[in-house]
Amino acid sequence: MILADILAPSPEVADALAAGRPVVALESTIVSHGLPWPGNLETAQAIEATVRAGGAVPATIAVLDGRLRIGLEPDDLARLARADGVMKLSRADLAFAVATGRPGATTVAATMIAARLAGIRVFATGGIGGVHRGAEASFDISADLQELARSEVAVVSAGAKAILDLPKTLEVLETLGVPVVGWKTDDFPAFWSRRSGLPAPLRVDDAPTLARFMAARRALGLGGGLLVANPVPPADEIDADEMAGHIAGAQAEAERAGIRAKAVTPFLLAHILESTGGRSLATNRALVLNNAAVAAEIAVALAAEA
Ligand code: PSU
Repeated sequence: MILADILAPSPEVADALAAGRPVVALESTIVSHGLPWPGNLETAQAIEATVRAGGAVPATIAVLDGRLRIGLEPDDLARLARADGVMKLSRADLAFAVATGRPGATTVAATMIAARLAGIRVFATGGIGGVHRGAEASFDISADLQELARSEVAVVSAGAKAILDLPKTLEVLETLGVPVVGWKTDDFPAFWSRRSGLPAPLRVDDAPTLARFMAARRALGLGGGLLVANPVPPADEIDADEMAGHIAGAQAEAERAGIRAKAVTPFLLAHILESTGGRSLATNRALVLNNAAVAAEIAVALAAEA
């Protein structure tokens, strides 16, 4: 088996990459495991439309029928949104889904791997995974962090999900040598809220500067990706103090139910959706679209620089 047997870019994505036009990678776990049916399909389509409106080609990534697909057809997106038997893939099991033909949605980690293989340099998600609260006992740390240290892709995210231990998440990113860039902000965003109260280690205010930063990292041979932390728009945010209550409630419920490993994040998101009466979902949608718009801007700047 060789890479060409596995990697399957859509004709539109292949053309754009060959011509050096801007492309933005998008993940599929948010569709199949992060957002509930049937609104998730509409959101997935809106994310792609936002990338297009920003002048870039969207490349949503998933494993279907044994191939690593870069850019999906409408039917594929619907299949992932229904999420029937769809695996949640990270570095450890990406190849398993390819080898067995099982359908799989890619997390931030697996999407970064796929984007790098395809030659896509920027990727939009909602919020990366990180160090879970209580990790000192559970050892639950998302593979997304390790991947940011390995794969050369810029990930645009509304910080990290506030269900996590954000100070520890930032510590691990620092240890791994991953640049964390506040997008037009000095404060690391907390997913549903604009501010976590923790400083963003670096700040960038425009896409050409970010493209130059990436070029300098490449010239220095530093390897690895970077995290662009983009706060949710003010009109869509939920106050951090209010979120703290919802998060604590969800956490207690997860503990009672004995939820572990890959199931933790989807469980907490679903629980918070209920306790906020659906508001967390509207905010999640808004922040992903906002990240897609910034990722498109960065993709355009990278294409201009090349
Ligand atoms: N952003 C969202 N919702 C999500 C995710 C991101 O708005 O569900 C997904 C991403 O795929 C990310 C994953 O990689 O959550 C983190 O899962 P875990 O904590 O199990 O590593």
